[in-house]
This record gives sequence, structure tokens and C-alpha cells, in this order.
Amino acid sequence: MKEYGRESVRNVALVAPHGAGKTSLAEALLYLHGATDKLGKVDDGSSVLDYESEEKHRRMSINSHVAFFETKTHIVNLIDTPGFLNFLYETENAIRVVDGAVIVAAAVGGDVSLQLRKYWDMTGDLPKIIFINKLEKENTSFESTLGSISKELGVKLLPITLPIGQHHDLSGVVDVIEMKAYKYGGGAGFEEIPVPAELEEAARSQREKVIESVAELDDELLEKYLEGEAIDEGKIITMLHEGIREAKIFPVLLGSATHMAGINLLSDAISKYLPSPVERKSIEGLNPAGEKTERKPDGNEPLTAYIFKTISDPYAGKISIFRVFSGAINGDSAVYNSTKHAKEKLGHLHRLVGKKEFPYSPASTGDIAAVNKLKDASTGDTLTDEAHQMVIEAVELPPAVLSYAIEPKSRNDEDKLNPSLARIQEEDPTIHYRIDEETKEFLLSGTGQSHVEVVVNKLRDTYGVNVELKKPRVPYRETIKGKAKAEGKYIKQTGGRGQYGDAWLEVEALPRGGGFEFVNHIVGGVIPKNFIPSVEKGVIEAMKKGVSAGYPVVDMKVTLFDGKYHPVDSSDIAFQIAGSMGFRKAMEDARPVILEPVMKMDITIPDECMGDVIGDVNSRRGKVSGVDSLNGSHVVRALIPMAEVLTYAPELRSITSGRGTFSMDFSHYEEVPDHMVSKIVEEAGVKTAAHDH
Ligand SMILES: Nc1nc2c(ncn2[C@@H]2O[C@H](COP(=O)(O)OP(=O)(O)O)[C@@H](O)[C@H]2O)c(=O)[nH]1
Ligand SMILES: [Mg+2]
Repeated sequence: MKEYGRESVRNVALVAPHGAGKTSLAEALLYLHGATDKLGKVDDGSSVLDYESEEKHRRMSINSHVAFFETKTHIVNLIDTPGFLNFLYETENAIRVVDGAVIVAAAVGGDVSLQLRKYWDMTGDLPKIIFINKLEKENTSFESTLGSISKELGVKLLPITLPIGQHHDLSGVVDVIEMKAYKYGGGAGFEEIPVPAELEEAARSQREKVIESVAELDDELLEKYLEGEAIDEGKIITMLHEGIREAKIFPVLLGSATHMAGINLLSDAISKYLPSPVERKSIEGLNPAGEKTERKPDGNEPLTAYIFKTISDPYAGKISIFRVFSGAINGDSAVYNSTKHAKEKLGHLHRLVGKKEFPYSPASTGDIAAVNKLKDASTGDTLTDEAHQMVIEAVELPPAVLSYAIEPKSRNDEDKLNPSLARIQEEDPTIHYRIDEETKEFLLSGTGQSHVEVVVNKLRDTYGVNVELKKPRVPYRETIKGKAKAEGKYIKQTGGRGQYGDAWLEVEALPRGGGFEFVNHIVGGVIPKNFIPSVEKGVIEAMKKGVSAGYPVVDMKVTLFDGKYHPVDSSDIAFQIAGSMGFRKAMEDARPVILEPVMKMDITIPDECMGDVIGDVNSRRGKVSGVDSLNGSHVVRALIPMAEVLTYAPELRSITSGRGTFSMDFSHYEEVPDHMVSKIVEEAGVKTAAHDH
């Protein structure tokens, strides 16, 4: 194993929307440097990064995956992230632990939105390189792609390479800083060629622009430049490194991942321009007293490592992947999990290329490595020494916005469901599952429809558990709008000891949220004191299933005002039954109605989708209560019945081409409109009783 100084390490995440070519680009980098022995392809399932069965099947990354490669001078740890809004938690964790990002943009022709904005914003002030990919495709152009990106992001971009030829004639790339050109033949090999004569002028003028941009970063340099003094290449590179590190300059490179064009220049740019782990600022966290503290990226500082990813392998068990921010970790030693307050024993450490393990120890400051079978650790935890505890703030878990009811297909599936979901949750803490007390359904919730589907497929393919997905039931409620009196009379007097209970009840509506109130107005002992609670118990029992569709009854006051008893036959149970009967009769006469839960939704969307989104909210019986602006996007606040938003996530995605997000919380219960009642009653599968409609 070659030893690398810390200044030769690069930790880089590939970030972009799904389909830009991140995984293909990572495969190209790995192949170029001999980390893989053939070029892995997403399209035929041979990618070493998208190795999960679900990823091969869908031809897209669902999880982030790590790999590393070595150049003559550097070691590069790559994190390939999923560019899918349902899986942003993985991307955010990756962004936490790298020192730079490559933003990948698929080449386009004309003025097209590349939907990069969200990903760009997520990377914050992380140093970035932009790679325009797929330039060998027909109908694309370097210039229009460049224009589209800068328009969308509103930042000045600085191309440092130029394409030789276009579309299927894309044969090479010019490096304008070194004024060198490279010709590609589709494989890992490439050839240095002279800068083509017809591109010389363009290359020189672009080189001038680069010099101008770096000169602006430094007064002394600017003066030299304005006086016409030559600035040497070494200086340009150092200054570019500075400008990129401070996120003031965003260089653009180009090529084709699948045709292995421009990959060597991207690799060089990662080494030359992105910062090393020791150039980053100190890592911040909280000490055990809850005070802010920080550690320098230095091997002599106490250990601080952050677990940014967990793999739950059915055979190997739990694999925790971490980044060391300070100090070092030795394999087969012990560390302290500061987040969970637990000692952790480490096994061997290794590095990964996809799922392949390469032994590696120690992991020093700036390294990314993995360890198997930690006891308590999960994604987001900080590992330290016990004597020097510190917790790095974990990435916030996204809210679960979509729930499905799942039904195991067989008894065997049912038995395996809980333990298998627990394993899946270990690597994906953004799923939630529980049994709904009211509907008795097993609910699986996630960040969106694809997320839930992915989990269901993983249950099947990895754990052999077959389940069916169903829309969850809406927890309707029932109440009344009027007031009514009724008698509940339960008499059985046929031989032996009989039963006798007779109770007169009055029901009336309470305001929404008023719950249940029981009032005893019995005077003169027409019902003995000890049977009053029996009547109340009977009412409470009857309220579990309303008269309209069998949903729980709420917001009701019940007054017991008259009755009769029998000295021998009256009993607790007889008065419970009388209470239940009286309640049901009275409720039927008091204009019963069904209530539905209404959700409070904050829908964040780009400006141009506003009309469509508001129209859609209205068509869902929703009410818009306000619109706020929030750095470039809008937040539509609305109240929408839950029944209309059970599958809102995929629908919003299609209206906004993936750019809209939302959060939703329960707000209140509201009467369902007349035309919906019969459908709800039918779905509930109960015999229709009389009601108000
Ligand atoms: N023509 C062409 N297709 C590419 C290129 N890079 C990736 N692709 C294709 O684009 C699709 C998405 O690629 P992938 O690497 O999975 O993108 P990711 O979602 O960003 O990881 C796949 O079908 C790739 O074969 C490229 O440079 N040229
Ligand atoms: Mg991918």
C-alpha cells in the first residue's frame, strides 16, 4: 500500500440530478486509473457502483456508493450520490464528508433547465468543479449547455477546457491552462496532440479569461496583469486552486463519460484544484457539556470521525462508512461513539470500491474507510476517543410524507416483516413503520412513492419477504350536528334471573376538538348511583363505532337524564347495554356526519409552477391560505383533506418536474362534503344507517 501525505488526499462527491451521468463518470475515473479492469456500465448492469439489484433493475443509483482510485500523485475518494429527490438524505450525508464536489450536467442543445439548482444549493460553499457530460451526443452544444447552467444558477462559470469537434465528431479536449490537447479513442488510453490550429485563438482567448479571473482575486496580481506582465502557469494553477477553494471560481470541464473523453482532465482538475483534507476549516461539534468545540484537520488532534453511510448486508451484517476529520483510527481497536454514549469495538478497517473491500489501516485524518459490525453505530454518529468526546451535528432526517399500508402475503412473510424492516432501517433511517392502532394496518412511510417501492422491492429481493402495497385508510371520525333524545332499554326476563336496564340519553354536538363529555342528571335515584358508570361505559363502547360508517365518534356531549331499574334483574352489564343502545338511537336522530382529517401543507415550488400547483390544490378540495417567497422559490401554504393527498408526493413531482417539495402535518377535522359520504360508507363496508344526508 502506497503512503500518501494528507495533502495528496481528495474527497469528492459527484452531485447532480438523476441521469446526468454521475455513476458513469465515476466508473470512467475508476477505469482510467486501473481501479477497475473494465469500464462499468449503468446500462448493462455492469457498474461496480450501482451494484444493488434494485439499482441494476432501475438503472439508477438509489444509495450513495464509495470508491477510491490512485493517480501517480494523489489518492481520490469518490462518493457517487443518488440524484433523486426521494433519496436526498444520502446525498446530504455525502456532502457533509467531502472537501469538494463535481457537479455533473448532461449536455443539452438550446435553452433548457437542467434542474441543477437544488443540488447546487445543497453543496453550499463546498468547492466545486462543473463537468459537462454527454457532449458526444447529437443535438448538444457546449455553448448552449454553458449558457443554460449559468442562467439557471446565476453564477459566472469559467471554462478551462474546450471541445475538439462536436457530437459524434467530438474527438478531443483542449486544456487551455497548459495549452495542451488530448485525443480519445473510447478506451482508457488517450494521446496528447497539438492544439488544433483552428482552436488556437479560442483557446488563447479563453486562457486570458482564466488569467483575468484569477487576477481579480489578488490586488498585486491584478496590478501585474494590468501592466501587461506575464503570469506563469504555476501561479495560475495556485490561484485557481485558491479561488475554487473559496468558492469564488467555478471551473468548467467537459467530455463524455461513456466515451472516456476528457476524463483525464477531470481527474487532473480534482487533484490540482480541489482542496485536500488539511486545507479545510476545523470541524465543529458539541462537547459532552453541550458547548461548541472544534478540531483542526490534524493527525495530532484527538480522533473525530463521522459515519455518513451504513450498509446492511444480509451476510456481512452492518457496514459503517466513515470519514476521519481529525486524529486517526486503527483497525481492531476500540473507539467511543459520542452520539450514542457507547464503547464500540472495531474489527478490520477497509476501503471500498463499490462493494469490494480493500484492507486499510490506520485511517488517518481525511481518510474515508469502512468497518463491519459496530454494535450501536448508525448513520450520523460521531466516533471519538472516550477521553475526548465530541458530537458532530447529524444530517436531519427528512419527514416521511407518504404512507402505504402493507400486507404480508403469507404467514411466513408476516413473521419476517419486522426483523427485515429493522435491517433496512439500519441503512435507511428515513423509513418508518408502525401498526396504526386505529385501523390496525401496518403502515410503511417514506420520503415518496419511489422510496416506499424501493423498500418493498428490497424486502422481496434481499429478505424474501413478499408484501402488497395499499393506500392507507383515512382515519375518519363521526359526530353529530343536531341534538336528540332516545331511550335505551334492555330487558330480558325469560326464566331465572333476568336483565333489566333502561336509560334515557340526550346527545348534542360539542365544538370541534371538544372530545367527549358525560353528564349525569339523574334525580331521585331512578337509576341507582352504582349503575351510572355502567351507562357511561356503554356509551363509550358505542362511540368506538359511529352509526354512519363505523368510525370513532368525537365531539359529543351525552346527558343521562332519566331511566328505570329493577331491584333484582338490573346489573352492570344490563345498564352498559342500555347505554350503548340509547346512544346509537340518539345519534341516528341527531343528524350524524362524517369528519375527515385536513392536512396543513407547505408546498415549496419554483416560480413558474405556481399556477399549476395552485390549480391542483383547488382540484383537491384544498384551500390556499397564503404564499411566501423564500430565496428564489415560493411556499404555498394550504389546507387539503388527507384523502386527497395520500399520494401527493409523486403527483407534485410530476407537476413541478421534480422541483417541488412539501411538508405536511395534521391540522384539524372537518365535515366531509355530502357527495363524498356514500363512497366513504361503501369503502368502510358497513351497513348504511340513517344519517343526515
Ligand atoms: N451518450 C452518453 N450517455 C451517457 C453518458 N454518460 C452517461 N450516459 C448515460 O446516461 C444514463 C444515466 O447515466 P448514470 O451514470 O446512471 O447517471 P446518474 O444518474 O447521474 O448516475 C445512462 O443511460 C448512461 O449510459 C455520456 O457521456 N454520453
Ligand atoms: Mg447514479
